[in-house]
Amino acid sequence: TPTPAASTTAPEAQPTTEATTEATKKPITIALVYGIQGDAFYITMEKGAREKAEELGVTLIADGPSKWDPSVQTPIVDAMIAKKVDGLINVPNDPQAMIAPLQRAFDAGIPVVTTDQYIGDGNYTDGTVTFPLSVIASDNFEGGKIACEALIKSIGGKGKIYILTSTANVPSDIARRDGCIAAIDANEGVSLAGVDYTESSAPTATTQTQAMLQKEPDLAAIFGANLFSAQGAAAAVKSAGLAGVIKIASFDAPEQAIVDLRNNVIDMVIAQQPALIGATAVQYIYDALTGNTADIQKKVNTPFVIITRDNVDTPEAQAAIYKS
Ligand code: T6T
Repeated sequence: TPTPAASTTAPEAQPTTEATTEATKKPITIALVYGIQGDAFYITMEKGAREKAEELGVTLIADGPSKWDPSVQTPIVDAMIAKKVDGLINVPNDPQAMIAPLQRAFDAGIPVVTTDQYIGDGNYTDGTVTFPLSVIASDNFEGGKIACEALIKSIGGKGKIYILTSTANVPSDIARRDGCIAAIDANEGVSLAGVDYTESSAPTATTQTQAMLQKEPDLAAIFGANLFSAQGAAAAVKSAGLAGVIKIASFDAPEQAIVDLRNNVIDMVIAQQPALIGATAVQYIYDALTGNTADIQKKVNTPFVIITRDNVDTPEAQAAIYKS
């Protein structure tokens, strides 16, 4: 940013100085490198980021890997550094492997915010990695706990619960798993039927759920801890003719989850607020670039909207459904 005209500047010199300042002011470009292509959660995050960028008069460029893999995501981050973007928002595909690429961005003078996921141990104040400005994400442990407490209530406090989550190196989904297990542990009448890792593939989740239905014919409930895990579980329960018999909680709120909710296949949808996450990240980068750091918090937890058949038609629930 060019230095503003000094207060001693002669009045007649001002118009020229201001004109020069305007002409040389470099437009701000912020990059969003999201988690994976084709996921309504990230599509909605990008939309929120784009709307905020327009409001602030900055440019947003977005890209992300075709599969959840740090070796695919790293060159995308490096390409943003090579483009000399002014700020970088990243959903790191791995908490360890993405430290080095994000450090390269930081070392190039690019402020970094992580959304949905974190790097290191996620404590940017005094943890293992402190250079990112902030991590903006849901409180995933709490979300998993809320989901499974509701499931336990819906099965009358008795029965077996099965958890499907994405991968073991995705901190958000592991926290949801652990929040659910904490709810199960706190309730004597329920037990954990098992945990499977779906690699965020709905067909994989369907196959795994079918196997679980064979193994545990009296299964009471399923927690799908991310969009594709829940979608695959719902498809398996539907095709087994068990809709309404086995209770399902879906973490994430794509249109399909709402259709399944209305059709009694899914009983509860835990909507994150990806648009708010994206918008907050853009605001933080902008604040950092314009010297307004006072409002930047190292960690932001965005709230959930819990959608059930009782409130699905309220404006709040409708606004929380992801875009695709
Ligand atoms: O649940 C979201 C996201 O929060 C998670 O980290 C990965 O999966 C999703 O993108 C949904 O597919």
